[in-house]
Amino acid sequence: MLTESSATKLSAKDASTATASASSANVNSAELSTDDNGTQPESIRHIETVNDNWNFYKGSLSFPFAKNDQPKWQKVTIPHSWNTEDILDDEDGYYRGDGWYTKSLIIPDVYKNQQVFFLFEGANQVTSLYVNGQKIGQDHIGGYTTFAKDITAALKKGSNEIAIKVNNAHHEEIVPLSADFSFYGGIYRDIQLIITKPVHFEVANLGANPVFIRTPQVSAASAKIEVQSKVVAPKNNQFYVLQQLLDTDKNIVKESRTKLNAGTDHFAEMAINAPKLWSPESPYLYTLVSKVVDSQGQVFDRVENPVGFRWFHFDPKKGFFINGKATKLIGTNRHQDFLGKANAVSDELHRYDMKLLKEMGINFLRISHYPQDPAILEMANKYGFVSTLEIPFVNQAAANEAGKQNTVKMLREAIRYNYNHPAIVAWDLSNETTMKAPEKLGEAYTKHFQETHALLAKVSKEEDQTRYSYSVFFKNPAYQDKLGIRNTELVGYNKYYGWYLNELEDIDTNLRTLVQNSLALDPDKPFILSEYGGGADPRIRSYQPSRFDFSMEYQFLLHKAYLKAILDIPEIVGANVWNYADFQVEHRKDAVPHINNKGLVSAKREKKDAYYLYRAVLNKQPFVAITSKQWHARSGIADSENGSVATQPVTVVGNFDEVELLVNGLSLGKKAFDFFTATFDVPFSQGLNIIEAVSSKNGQIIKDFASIDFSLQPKNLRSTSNPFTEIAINVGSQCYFIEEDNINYLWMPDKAYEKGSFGYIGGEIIRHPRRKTIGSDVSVKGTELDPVFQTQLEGIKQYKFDVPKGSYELSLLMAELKTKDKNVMDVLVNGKKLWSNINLKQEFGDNRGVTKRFLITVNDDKGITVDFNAQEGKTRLSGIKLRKL
Ligand code: GCB
Ligand code: CA
Repeated sequence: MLTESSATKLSAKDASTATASASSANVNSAELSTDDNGTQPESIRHIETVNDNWNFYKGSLSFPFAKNDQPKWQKVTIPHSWNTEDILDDEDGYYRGDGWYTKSLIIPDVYKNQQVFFLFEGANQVTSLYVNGQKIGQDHIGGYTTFAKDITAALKKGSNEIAIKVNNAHHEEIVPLSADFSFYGGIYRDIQLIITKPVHFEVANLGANPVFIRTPQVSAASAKIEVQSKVVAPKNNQFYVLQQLLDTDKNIVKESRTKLNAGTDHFAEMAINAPKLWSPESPYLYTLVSKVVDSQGQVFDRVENPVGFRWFHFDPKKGFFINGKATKLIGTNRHQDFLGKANAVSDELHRYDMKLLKEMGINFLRISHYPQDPAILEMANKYGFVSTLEIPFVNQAAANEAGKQNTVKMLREAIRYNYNHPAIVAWDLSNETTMKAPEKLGEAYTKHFQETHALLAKVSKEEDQTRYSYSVFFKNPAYQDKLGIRNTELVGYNKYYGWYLNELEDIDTNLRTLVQNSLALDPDKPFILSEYGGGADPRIRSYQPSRFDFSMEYQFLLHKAYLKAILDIPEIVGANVWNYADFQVEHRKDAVPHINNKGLVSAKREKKDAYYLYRAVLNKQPFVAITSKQWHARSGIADSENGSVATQPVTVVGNFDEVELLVNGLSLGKKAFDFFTATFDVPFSQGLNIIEAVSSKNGQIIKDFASIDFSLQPKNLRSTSNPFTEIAINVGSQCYFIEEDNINYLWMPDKAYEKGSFGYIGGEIIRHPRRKTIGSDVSVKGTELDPVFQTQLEGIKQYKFDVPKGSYELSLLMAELKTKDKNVMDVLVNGKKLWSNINLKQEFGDNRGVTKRFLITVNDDKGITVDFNAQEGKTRLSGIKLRKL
């Protein structure tokens, strides 16, 4: 709720800088006067959320509801989405259709002849509002922009019946038609009830914002502020608009009061000397309080907006400048969902995300791929994140003229609603719109597509000339050039070198070539690396990281390579990691099905190793971190027969010069940081290993700890000093896999058989047909151990364990993933058939994980040999586990 402080006083200084027409006496008396109800006005405009106790029904209903229709209503709280579960289950698709929300609402009596509005911060994607059976205006189209509806005329005394239909079905005329995120349905952001007097700043206009603040001239010496406001006023009275600029301590720095001419926009201008500037380092915010007052100074309406004085420009060669200072822009992209909650997350979560980003040290945020919650913008202003804000024109253009107009309207709404955020420097009009290649969709589409791009670029300038227009591509610059869609002032490129294509080693060269190609076409268009990144599943770890293995270690190396290159190439004026957090994509089939795990934090916001790297590089506060400290339960094979340690690397990041590492109190020496990282070989012993990283500079000492429970596997499985108990192997993979439901149970990377130990004989690692990376991109049914099943040895001959006599439990994990031929095999243990005629596809189905457990005994010194014999096609194995009983 916005509150009006009655204690606000104009100091002598304030009064002297106030515009001539403003009278300080009037202001104060208005604020201390009583309102229509005779009570002290706390807030002039009444705003409250209407989130609680809604009845919800997933499905279609006719309206008015039929008397004998008895749908099963469920009680829900907004933010709400009906797709929290079905985007994560094994079944393809998720519910996309109607959802209904109803509630009875008594509107508080605040003013005489009050005007009442519903403001929807966001509902996906078509919203129809009914009050007491009456439809309010037209449906709102678009799932990410804010809109308000005037419900005054439909209200009655006492209880009012509110019904809202939201529909998230695929709609050819509404973007996004397709994208790499989920189109969760529901009222997933707050609903606000806004009550004003008959005279008020507009509420239910396009973009739901009545005040537009511009700062046409800013320097260290002075700044001008220009305010355009839209007021609804009855004709008979004379009103004034009072604009007051407040500093952070809420002192009035400047004010202006001018007459309101009903029916036209109201303009005000003010100038101040020595403005405190807004910048990433020091995001100083003023507040503009806009009031409608009468000649006596009585306040009728009041709204607040942030004001940041800054001047900025992008130079294609030299980069971004804010307030004259060259500033390399580095940050992330962000989606708005959370694991298991779809997009229905609280303001607290939005702010928490921004806090983690602030800690990480970013100064740049790409609000992708759609406008986001007001809480995000509030914090972008407060934290000094230079931001770009995008509309959901992704992958492909909406069909036909109506679709084009819908897209344009989204842009207007997005710009108007977010107009006053000093954080925003550019409007991002599109993302990868050639994903559905226009040349394949025909000439008519191509023309429509080009026109859509051109129109958006034009409209962005109609709406706002104070910011850059921006669009984001993914194919080579020449391709967009040929299509004629490089028509914005800034261009962004999404490039996944070292992930979808090419190797880590070539990132720097590839980026330089890309930037050159873009600048060769348009030397005046600054280049932003709008996306780059790679996936990491916090359950996957590797000491031999490779592209597309989803290990935390590979993601770390990838970001290290990018960061170096980005910092080194001046023409990359800004860069945004894809993505701040893992996000849910129903159709994605990565290591965690339905999750795009390119986040620096997980979908539950656990920090990944790469997060700490950014923290060390970007945030200048002293910092040291053991990057893998979240990996508490580890395992490894002893360095030598009867040896008591296994040596494994541990990486530390920090922004001092050097770091010392200690294990259980014993120093491993000091190492100098090389590009903020240092890697130590750590001898882990059975049990608890306390790792301590100590870094110091100029007498300041900083530390980080990791507590690691280590299970030492014997090098010789017949070892008596460290007898074999149990081992699980992620066959066909170089990665460890941490099983979560089994609380930190660890699967070890696979290896070829060595005498005395374990390992495979024969077979080939399955690889992605196009990328040639390890494993298959299949969402494996019936299991959560996808990464174990996704990696396999095909054509495997044997698996051997040189274990001593005894009884054992042997588990075999298998799956046929996208196989074409018929495959039938037998499994034998020590020559005896254990499982015959296995046709996985026929018996269990395609892409399904199968785990079978067998009890076996070993009566001699030959250990265990598992034979895989193909009867038809090929043998295969995904995982193997052996436990001594
Ligand atoms: C992109 C898209 C983004 C995807 C990302 C990815 O280029 O803009 O929406 O999620 O790639 O992870 O593939
Ligand atoms: Ca495997």
